[in-house]
Amino acid sequence: MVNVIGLGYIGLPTALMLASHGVDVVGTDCKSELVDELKSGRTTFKEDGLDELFDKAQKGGIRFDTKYMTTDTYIVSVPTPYDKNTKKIDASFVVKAVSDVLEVCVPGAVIVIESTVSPGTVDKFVRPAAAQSGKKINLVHAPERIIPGNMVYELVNNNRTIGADDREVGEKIKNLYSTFCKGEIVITDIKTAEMTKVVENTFRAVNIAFANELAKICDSDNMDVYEIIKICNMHPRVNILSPGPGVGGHCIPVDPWFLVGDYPDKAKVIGEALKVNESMPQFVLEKAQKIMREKGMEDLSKIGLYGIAYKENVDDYRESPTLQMIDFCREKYGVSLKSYDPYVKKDVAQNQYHDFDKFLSDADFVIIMVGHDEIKEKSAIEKLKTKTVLDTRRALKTDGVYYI
Ligand code: SAJ
Repeated sequence: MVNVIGLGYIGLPTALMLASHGVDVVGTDCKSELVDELKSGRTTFKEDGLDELFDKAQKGGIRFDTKYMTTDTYIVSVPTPYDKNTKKIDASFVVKAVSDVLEVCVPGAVIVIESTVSPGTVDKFVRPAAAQSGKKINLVHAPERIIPGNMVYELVNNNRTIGADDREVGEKIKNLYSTFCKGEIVITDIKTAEMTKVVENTFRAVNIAFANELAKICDSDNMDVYEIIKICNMHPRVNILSPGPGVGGHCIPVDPWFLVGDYPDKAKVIGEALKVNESMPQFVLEKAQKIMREKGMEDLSKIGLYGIAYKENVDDYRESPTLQMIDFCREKYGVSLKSYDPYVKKDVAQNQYHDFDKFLSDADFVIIMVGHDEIKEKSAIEKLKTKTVLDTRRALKTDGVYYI
């Protein structure tokens, strides 16, 4: 039996995938409301194909519990936040999960850590906790790679990395993931696996920062950054990403800081790139203020932010640029900007709307922060015609819209 610890954005799809491929799975989470919701047959977040996968997993006999099980295989996918001041990883959730597992697991059990950790975390924090218990266990690091919005497809089709101390243990876990994963599975050592994951997300963060910096340069000198990127990308070795209002999600704004925190004298390009991404919400607000001044509009409370999620067509709002902008505006001007998101049903911001029409009737200046499909529909475009619109995602291709 496999006990999956932490049933969030990664743990839940992984547990469901294993259970729907013939593996005996118990999913454990410390939040009893979450476990109750799953027990009652409902998924806890929206993701393409997740409900169908849930049905299959239930047929496969998946169980959910708040207790840790006694077994020989665990997959740990708990959060790994970072300390905002030191930029270093906070490994306490991982260490706590592994320590709790050690209390119940059989000797020789394999504990797979899927959570993203900075290079050396297993050696520095997890091994000492394991050694303290006196129980012999095998640690593995198998970092997740799936992207919200396409998780179910990517779980099956992405290549994977498995870091293990011992080849045999690596092979055993490779066989477990092979029950559903059609991608190539590489076995390496734990520190290499830790580093690859952080490097992958850093690569993306730095490339997004490059696009964002270009947007700033072009904006300062009246050039169309999208036209420039489109032409540059016709070169066979150039592939520039899209600028936007900043980066959100649990990974891209967070993981690269682990490298800056651990290697401050060396991670220079990375540190500067992250600062560019973090400056984008402020840049967008300043651009909006400039347009407002030109139009004789002054009242910041007339701004409405469309989209609270960190990217299009997901309900995940962790580290979202919209929330970053709301905080910035409140701190600097004492104004709580209006916001609306069709996917975010929970109240996460002060002046949040749950009705698109009501939101529009109260906002004269709309900033499109997220390019959800909803805003690209004809009816939405029609409704925006009477508003001043700053589109940070080039979601709309209509006349009169301002872009970054
Ligand atoms: N973004 C841009 N411009 C772009 C692409 C993205 O501004 O051209 C923004 C998005 O709007 C969002 C942020 O960047 O705010 C991050 O979005 P994303 O789609 O790049 O990535 P995530 O955070 O959803 O998922 C990433 C993925 N990592 C890589 O692509 C290297 C995913 O594969 C990882 O599993 C995930 O991080 C993770 O959990 O580590």
